[in-house]
Amino acid sequence: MHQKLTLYGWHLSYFTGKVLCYLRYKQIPFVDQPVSLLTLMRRIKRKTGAAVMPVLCTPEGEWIQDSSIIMDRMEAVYPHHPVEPSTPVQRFASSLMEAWGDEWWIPMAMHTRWTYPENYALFEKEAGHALLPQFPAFVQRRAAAYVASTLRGYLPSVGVRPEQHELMDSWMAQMLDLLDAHFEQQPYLFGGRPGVGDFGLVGSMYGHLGRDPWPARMLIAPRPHLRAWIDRMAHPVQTKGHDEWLADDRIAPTLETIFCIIFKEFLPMLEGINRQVLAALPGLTPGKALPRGLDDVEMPMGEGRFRRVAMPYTLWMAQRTLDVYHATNAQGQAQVRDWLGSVGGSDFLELNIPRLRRSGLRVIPE
Ligand SMILES: N[C@@H](CCC(=O)N[C@@H](CS)C(=O)NCC(=O)O)C(=O)O
Repeated sequence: MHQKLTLYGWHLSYFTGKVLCYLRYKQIPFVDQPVSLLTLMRRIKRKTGAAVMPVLCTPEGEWIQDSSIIMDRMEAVYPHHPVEPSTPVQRFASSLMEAWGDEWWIPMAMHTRWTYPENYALFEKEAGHALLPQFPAFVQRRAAAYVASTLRGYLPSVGVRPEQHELMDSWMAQMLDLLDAHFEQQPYLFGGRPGVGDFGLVGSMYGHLGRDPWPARMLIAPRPHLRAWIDRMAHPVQTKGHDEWLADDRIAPTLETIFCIIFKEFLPMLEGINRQVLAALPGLTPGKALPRGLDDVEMPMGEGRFRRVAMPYTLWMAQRTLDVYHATNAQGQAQVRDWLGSVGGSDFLELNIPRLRRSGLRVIPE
């Protein structure tokens, strides 16, 4: 690829932050293009079927949508400094972390952004300017307000409901402490270099938790090692010599509790979504996408239980992790099973997800 790639997205956006950090780490030249209203609603919608960001446009005129696909495609073209660990347990765990970072953290990020009005000035300025770059400020503010109200409209479905705020706050306090303790010991999740899991996790941390003023001050600043990891992810350097994955396919002990929590909470969410998808299948016209959201799904979160709308797309991310397992040789699979057993995750392999194909933000059973 000789001419440059163009990344259409906003630094405010969860999945744009993920891809930005990735492209920077890989030192892949790209144009960082704030997406305008016209591009979002016309060009992107026409090319991908959804008004969504980020989208990566290649010099050949291909519009690649979905952060995971963007990374897959770039890995194939730019194989240096691969972000997929080379050993089975780390590779599997890193893929799972990507799914968890992408999907589980959405309500947390939307809660910290939209529950605290002090964050709005930054959103209004950046979104307004991006949406209608040539327009006067008062029109930009209106456009930003329109998008903000659309996004606020999603809050109840992702589970940001007043009666659940406290639960999310205490969950985050504990989880951010665990992450801070991990990054005190390790530069990245799996050692000295970032993997797909780091890029999944940074989605919520780059634009939302780490840059919106309220969470940056109240949640991230008090945790300096987590702050430093976010900054390393945002301004990556490819170092020579000290940038190895942890030796012998080890997972740092500081991640053990986190993985146990993932299997106690995220796995029941996946199981719950899958039950709804399986129940919906008989009524679905073959080749048709499942609805973006189904009914509420309930799962443990910290000391309580959390409810949100079940998104079939989340299963497509889990399917990617299962595919990582199935692409591993028998000896590697046995190592993954041993590790899963040690963190309460054996049932993950029992997820019986019908084969799904992605189309924009939706999935189609095959
Ligand atoms: N899974 C997709 C998600 C993309 C996504 O949800 N993007 C958000 C912004 S961070 C968006 O454009 N949402 C619009 C919508 O949900 O309608 C990815 O990894 O790229």
